[in-house]
Amino acid sequence: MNNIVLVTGATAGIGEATALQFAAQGHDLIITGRRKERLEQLENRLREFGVAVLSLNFDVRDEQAVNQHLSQLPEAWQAIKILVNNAGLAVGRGTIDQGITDDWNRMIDTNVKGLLYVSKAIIPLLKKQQGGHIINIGSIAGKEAYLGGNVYCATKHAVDALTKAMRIDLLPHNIKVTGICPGAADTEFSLVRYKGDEAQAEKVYQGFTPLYAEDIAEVIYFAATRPVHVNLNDVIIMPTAQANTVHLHKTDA
Ligand code: NDP
Ligand code: 8X3
Repeated sequence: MNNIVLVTGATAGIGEATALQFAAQGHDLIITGRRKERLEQLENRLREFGVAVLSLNFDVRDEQAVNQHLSQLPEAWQAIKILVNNAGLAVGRGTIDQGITDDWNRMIDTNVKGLLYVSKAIIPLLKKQQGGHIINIGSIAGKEAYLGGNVYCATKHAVDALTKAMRIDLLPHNIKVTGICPGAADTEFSLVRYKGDEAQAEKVYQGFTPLYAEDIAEVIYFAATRPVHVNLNDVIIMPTAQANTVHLHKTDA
């Protein structure tokens, strides 16, 4: 059966690959992000699979905008079955004493509060259908802290806690909740973290084969397509060359 799948942060990386993965299997997509042009480009690519697409251009940090867009969904788009809470970012990698409060706010507001605003708007639609699936994109940073990761790690630990809490709260409503926690994946993540410094971003993925967005999208799709009575609670997915946030086997090191 074809479902309606909502993917936040679909203009790049894991979100974009996830939208493409679901569209390739015939599912209809609601895609969101701040970059309108990217949304339009992706919408065209998704339509090539013959699926219906709705693009919503808003910032997940803006509670009013989230509610405006998600509470006014056209009737035909309200039967969302799967929500992929993917929009997120790291900004900076300094030690806590050198922290920049604006960077902290961006991460907390996006990764934690944004995920909450979107979930709050969509859960009533899932409840109405007596079932659904929320897939939260956490991180290995939500399992361990690492040098200079401080606030980003804290936000992803919060996502981990919210995944567990949602699973408990939504149990009576037949809503599955899954946490997908990747290690190093070569997306725009590091470019954003290092504020546009391409050389520094590229260095992150040198000397080993990282995950690619498609690797994670495949796992998200697998989690979303288990039988009704099966839920994957928590998936940690790493490059083979990575053991944890600290131990990366780099051949150029
Ligand atoms: P990208 O930078 O490639 O993509 C991030 C996406 O999030 C973009 O589509 C961006 O869209 C969206 N986004 C960011 N901020 C906002 C906002 N305020 N409002 C709406 N959308 C927003 O990174 P990834 O694909 O790697 O990241 C996706 C998720 O995966 C994040 O939650 C990240 O923390 C997590 N992750 C990434 C890992 C990695 O190594 N790459 C590993 C583990 C987890 P736009 O800018 O258009 O708004
Ligand atoms: C992204 C992976 O290890 O850079 O969440 O924090 S890591």
